[in-house]
Amino acid sequence: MLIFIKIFGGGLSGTHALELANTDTILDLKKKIVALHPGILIKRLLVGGRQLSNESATIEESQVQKESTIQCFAGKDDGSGVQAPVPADSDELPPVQDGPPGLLRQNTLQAVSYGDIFVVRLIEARNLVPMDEYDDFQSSDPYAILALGSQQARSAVIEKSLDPRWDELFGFYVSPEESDSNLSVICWDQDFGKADDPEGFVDIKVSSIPRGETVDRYYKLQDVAHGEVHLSIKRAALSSPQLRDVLLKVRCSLGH
Ligand SMILES: [Ca+2]
Repeated sequence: MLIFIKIFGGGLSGTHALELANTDTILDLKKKIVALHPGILIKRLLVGGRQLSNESATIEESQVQKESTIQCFAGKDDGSGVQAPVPADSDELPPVQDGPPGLLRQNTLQAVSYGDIFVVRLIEARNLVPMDEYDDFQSSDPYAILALGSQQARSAVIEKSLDPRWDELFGFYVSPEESDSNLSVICWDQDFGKADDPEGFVDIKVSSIPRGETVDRYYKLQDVAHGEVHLSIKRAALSSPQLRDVLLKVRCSLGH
């Protein structure tokens, strides 16, 4: 399952996405964090205000939910001549900058990136334009299509509502080359026997969502008289080429 690690202290900061198995232990988790940041000293791990102190407990026993954020409070080792291990996939890493060892460690987070994962919660829309006439009222049957590059996903249809609540979750992978692309959310009114009517759209630059942060807000729908869509978009840097490969496979299987 996917979880997020938010690192504080030790000259390190940022959020990583990590893939864990339910049977992984807290010690396994710590090893994965150390693999991301050689030389990191993990002081404590917290999830939802609880400390994860039992290293032999599994992720499941520790009640870590998928897509939850684990806070990692870190220090650094003293750097006294200890050489950080070279990752096996070092041929994929960008060149390491020259500088004192302390600086090298601080730059690791920015230097090693395999793209980003965007977790988009389509929460609701409000004040949509009515597209259908019923006997005594007007309404719509809204649904949304989310698109990012070649990745597309579609929400459920909420019948006869101008303030639909979906509360659906979608995941997108964005490679470093796609960092200028847009996430498009296009709302439609479902119809039978004729073409669906557009309810407006919004294009969101992926670069407008800072790494390691969640942006939760209403976006005004374009090309329509009125209406807004409420999204919560979480962006995390991928620090593992294996996780990137898993996401690329998922993306291919979803490709249109
Ligand atoms: Ca309709």
